[in-house]
Order: sequence, then C-alpha cells, then structure tokens
Amino acid sequence: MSSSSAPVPVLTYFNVPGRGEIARLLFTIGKVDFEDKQVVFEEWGALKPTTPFGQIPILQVGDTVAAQSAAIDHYAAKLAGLQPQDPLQALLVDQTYHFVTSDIHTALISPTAKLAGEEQLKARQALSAPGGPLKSKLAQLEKLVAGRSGKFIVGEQLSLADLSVFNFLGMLKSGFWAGIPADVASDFPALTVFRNQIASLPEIAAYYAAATDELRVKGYRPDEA
Ligand SMILES: N[C@@H](CCC(=O)N[C@@H](CS)C(=O)NCC(=O)O)C(=O)O
Repeated sequence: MSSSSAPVPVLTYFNVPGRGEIARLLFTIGKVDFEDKQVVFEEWGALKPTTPFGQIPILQVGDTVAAQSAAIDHYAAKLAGLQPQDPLQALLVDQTYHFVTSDIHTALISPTAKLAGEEQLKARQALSAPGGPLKSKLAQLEKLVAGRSGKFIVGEQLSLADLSVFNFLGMLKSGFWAGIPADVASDFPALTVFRNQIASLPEIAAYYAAATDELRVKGYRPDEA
C-alpha cells in the first residue's frame, strides 16, 4: 500500500508477539511494506537509551521515530485500511482496542511483570482465579464479542479491534505470561470461536503457518478440529 517514494516503516520490538504483534499483523494483512526488526534481550541494553521513552515498540518512518504501541498501531491501521474512516465506527474499534490493551494488559497484567519468581506466580494465579479480576474482564470481553451484530467486532470488516482481541487471546493461549494458565479464556465460548475465526482467515493462517517459535505455534494457530 505504501507508494514507492514513501519511506518503509521500520518496526522494532522484541522477538516475541507482545506489544509489537498487532502492528506486524496490520502491516502484513494490509500489504504495507515494512521492516520487522526483532531484537533479542541481549541487544536491548544498548538500544534502550536511543529510544524516546526507554521502551519498545518503536516505529521509524524516514527521520521520524515514535514510541507507544497504541500510537504505532493506530498509524499502522490507517496505512493498512484496518481503521474505519467513519468516526462512529472508529470509536467502537477504539473502545475494544483500549479495553484489551489498556484495561486488561497494561492495568492488570503489566504490574506483575515487575515481580519475580514465586511472588509473580502468586500474583498471576490470583488474577486468573475464578472470580478474579482477569476472569471478570474476560467475561466483559465475552459479552462484547458474543453481542456483536456483524461478522467482526465492528461490522463486516476486519479491523484493529479484531486484531487486538486476537493478539491478546493468542498471548494468553501461548502461555506468554508465566503463572496465567494458558486455558484461562477457554471457558468463554464466544472468545474461543472468535479466536478460531480470526486465526483461520487466510492471511493470518498463512502468517502463523510460517512461524516456528513456540509462542506463535501454541497460541496463534486455529485449534485442531
Ligand atoms: N506504553 C508503552 C509500554 C511499552 C513497554 O512496556 N515496553 C516494554 C516491552 S512490552 C519494554 O520496552 N520493556 C523493556 C524496558 O522497559 O526496559 C507502549 O504501549 O508502547
């Protein structure tokens, strides 16, 4: 989709799905040329001070370098044609995106990343327990997905909303967060059907069929029939 004269965006993130995966999917599905720079943890120390906020993902477009996954994902979604032009439709896409990435990932799960060992496991088990905060957010997400009127979360077109939910469910199912059981969302039937629906879209299925790392193989492919 990028015109031949436009600089090719360079996405830099760790070599895991995490907060870089939605942009990777958006660029890939939207057929936007991009460079997927995946760094290993050993390279991070040297890179960190060169980034705007000491964090990744970052996106470089020509001379411009920007951080913040939400900003990057929205930019990528616009280039990919996966953010609706209609403001009301975009509002609904964004409510889903921010619910998953901010209210669940950042507010509930990220604080446990700072804990170590047994303390981290305990915190994550408490989050995921029946009646715990993660289950309660998943129940809200289940309601939103089950109650949709169209094929996708917002209407009949795939959007940033679907990819953000898909990535979050993929991270859970892959066991990305040690201590959160990989099957924590499996008692939510609409989420399971939805994850399989998105995983089975031809471009997405092809992307993960080519993946060889454990997280993507475990979490992002359709369930075996
Ligand atoms: N609000 C930021 C958070 C970014 C963030 O937490 N990045 C983590 C990886 S997911 C990171 O760079 N960790 C390494 C560090 O902080 O040194 C965003 O959404 O991009």
